[in-house]
Amino acid sequence: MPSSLIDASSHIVLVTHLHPDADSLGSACAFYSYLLRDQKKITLFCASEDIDRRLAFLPWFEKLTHRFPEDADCIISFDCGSYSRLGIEKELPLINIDHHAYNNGFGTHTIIDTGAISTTEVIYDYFVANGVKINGKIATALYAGLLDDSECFSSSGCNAKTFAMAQHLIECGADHTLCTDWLYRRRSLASFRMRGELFKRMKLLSEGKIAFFEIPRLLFDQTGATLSECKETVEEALQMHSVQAALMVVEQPLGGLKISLRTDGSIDAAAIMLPFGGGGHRSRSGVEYNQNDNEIIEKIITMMTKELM
Ligand SMILES: [Mn+2]
Repeated sequence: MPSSLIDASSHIVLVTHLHPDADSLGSACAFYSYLLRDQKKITLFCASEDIDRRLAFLPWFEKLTHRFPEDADCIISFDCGSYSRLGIEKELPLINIDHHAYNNGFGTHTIIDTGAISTTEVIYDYFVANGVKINGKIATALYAGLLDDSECFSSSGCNAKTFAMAQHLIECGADHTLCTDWLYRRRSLASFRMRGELFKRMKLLSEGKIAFFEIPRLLFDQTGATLSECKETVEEALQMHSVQAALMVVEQPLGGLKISLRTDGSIDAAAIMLPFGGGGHRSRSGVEYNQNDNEIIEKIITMMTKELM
């Protein structure tokens, strides 16, 4: 049982995935609060150093470190579908807590619920089942993941349980205004400049079902926008009535491509990326290549077109 591993460990490292989102980091922060009660040594760790500043409102954010502690004897990973998403290589017992449909079951213990809308829902269920008292800090961290992974309660995966969990977390002290303000009302001027450029360049393919964005490096220099700011615009393209999928291809700083796919759920984004070495969810997936390979982009578009017929 994961709980006996937790009990037996003396220094637990909570690991988010590379470039963490509100779900991965919110999950880790909620668990940090929970484990503090056991008076154990706990480290909140992320391998990537460029953390989205919009996550700085999460409780314990200031505790986040990028140095893996040497005396650690247990790892818990949050929202990671595969070991490579952790960005580390350690021979330690590992509890894998996740909700990705394509989680490959790495680690010595798993708590995976592919039906959960967020990893914070998996943790919420674990806390409720184990009678853990949810304080305000835990509630806000869990709510942030729920809010973001449900796309502000707008995704097709939202159900009665989503709203029941939201209600309970608010009752426990989750700060809804804090979460929405930090996650959705702090867009930079650069992101709006990038947005303008991207919509100018967007191509509609496959009878308008696919919105296609090719982003040259130059645009990042011109606008000052970040990659995650580009993704917001790509997601926005799904609001067009005809668009069912949005594909973004970004030229990488050292060469190579980063490909991201967003869908409205009518086709499976993760299944499309799987043959190309990528992964993710039904509504979002991605893959990275070290080389510029336009054939791959063509193949992905052909596959999407076929699926959308
Ligand atoms: Mn997630």
